[in-house]
Amino acid sequence: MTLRAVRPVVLSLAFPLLAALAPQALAKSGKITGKVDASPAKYLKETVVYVTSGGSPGTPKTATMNQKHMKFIPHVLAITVGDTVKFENGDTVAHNVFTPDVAPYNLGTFKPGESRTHTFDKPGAYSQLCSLHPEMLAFIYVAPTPYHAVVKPDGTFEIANVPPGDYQVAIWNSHLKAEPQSVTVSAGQAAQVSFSLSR
Ligand SMILES: [Cu+2]
Repeated sequence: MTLRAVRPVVLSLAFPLLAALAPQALAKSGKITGKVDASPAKYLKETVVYVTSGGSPGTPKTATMNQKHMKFIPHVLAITVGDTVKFENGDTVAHNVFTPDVAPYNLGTFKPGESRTHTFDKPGAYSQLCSLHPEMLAFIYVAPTPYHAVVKPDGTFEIANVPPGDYQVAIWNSHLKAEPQSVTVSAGQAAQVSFSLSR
């Protein structure tokens, strides 16, 4: 078949598809921004803000957590339920990854340059530990929706691409707590929400 013969078929298939996708692609989303303060402040960096339900689940993604200079990098990783994390060993010594939390796993011992993957099917907070180096600690927070953010060092956060609607916004911290809050997200607007974390 020549290209000339193929092209009309491709076009006639492509146009209805584009027409079907366009309303979603063009629908304006909003965002959720705000600020978190924590008492004591030393735990602020171990904070994730997330939408509890609603929106669309999205397609599963793969995030990366490295082990380098005897640390997990990043220290806090937020992902969506169904996502996979690739654990890399970027060090010159062997490492291990395990968690005792939610749905425990142990990925064994892996050498420099090797990696392991794990898919997270249950929401919640998973501490990341290394059986070879007890001082190593990180957190993976598996959020129930794709709308989540790790707070920045100054306590601000931004959750982008949230479809317009009413949501509950919850917060996770390694040691502290704050009540969830309601927000209304409007197209093209930033809904503001603030949290004060305490024991
Ligand atoms: Cu280690």
